Amino acid sequence: MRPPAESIGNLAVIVGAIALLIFVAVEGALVYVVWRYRASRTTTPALFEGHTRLEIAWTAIPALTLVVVFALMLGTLGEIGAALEPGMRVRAVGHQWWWEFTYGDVVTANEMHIPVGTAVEVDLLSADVNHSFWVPELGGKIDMIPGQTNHVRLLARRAGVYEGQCAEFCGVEHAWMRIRVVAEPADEFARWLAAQAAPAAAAATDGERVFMANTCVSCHAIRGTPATGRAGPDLTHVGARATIGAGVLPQGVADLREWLADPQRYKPGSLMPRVPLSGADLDAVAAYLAALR
Ligand code: HEC
Ligand SMILES: [Cu+2]
Repeated sequence: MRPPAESIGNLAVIVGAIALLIFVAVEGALVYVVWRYRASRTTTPALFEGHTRLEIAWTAIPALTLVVVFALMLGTLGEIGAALEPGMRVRAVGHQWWWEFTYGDVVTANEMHIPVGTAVEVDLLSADVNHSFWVPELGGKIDMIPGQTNHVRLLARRAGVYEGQCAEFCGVEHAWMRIRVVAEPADEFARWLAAQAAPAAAAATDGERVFMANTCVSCHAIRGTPATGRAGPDLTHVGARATIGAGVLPQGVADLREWLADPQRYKPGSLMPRVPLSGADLDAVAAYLAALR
């Protein structure tokens, strides 16, 4: 199984080489003619009107070149579409400006995990405007369009973290709509999925109380608690993600507190409003969320 991104990369190299060849030939001819006839004093160039063979040649050569490129592209499309038998399915929904990932009943956000060596079929949807799902090292770039389900297949050959990005301008915070794909060995992936599937550990702390008493609950879900909002990312295991706000801040109590104190400072225009909380409440909620691992 060849990763789709590799096939696309190879095609880009071949098409690039063809383009380079044409560039060198045309520019070479131009430079040669300028140099060769540099001493010529003629002001009217020779005319080739009605020169049938010449006209056929300069129509046929570009047309044939495009046919070749088209055929190569069809081959690549077939390769990335059919050759990969998906072993797993994930649903990805683009939101302004974050990602929702669903594995069966498990909902998470912004950070997607996949097993190494397994082709993953991702069903792509949008909750609002057009987005585009693109993790260059793992697969093609496919639009997420409201009311339509598109698909992309990802394959990671090596374990590691692969960065992606929304590739369709979708509003003010488009640039802070990062995707983090963690590719890991199958057993680690299974452990991650099992951990994500578990409801949040019962906390009964001040932080949980503050969360439940504020508007947070109307936008965020924390499985195992009364919070079931869907307007923002699922926070059941938010502390296990490496970043906050689709990449805008690193994970951790201090950064969570920063984010909660004023999301608009880090993502101006973000759909999470600033919820006025006292300093003590901010400390408590940040500690509570960081512990949701
Ligand atoms: C009006 C809906 C709304 C309210 C109210 C709200 N949030 Fe959010 N929240 C969001 C949205 C939307 C995002 C995604 C922002 C982004 O990344 O652009 C978000 C992001 C977050 C994140 C980052 C999650 C991640 O994985 O990156 C945390 C943590 C968070 N909210 C906690 C809270 C807490 C705690 C409260 C209450 C004090 C709260 N939110 C109130 C909508 C809301
Ligand atoms: Cu987007």
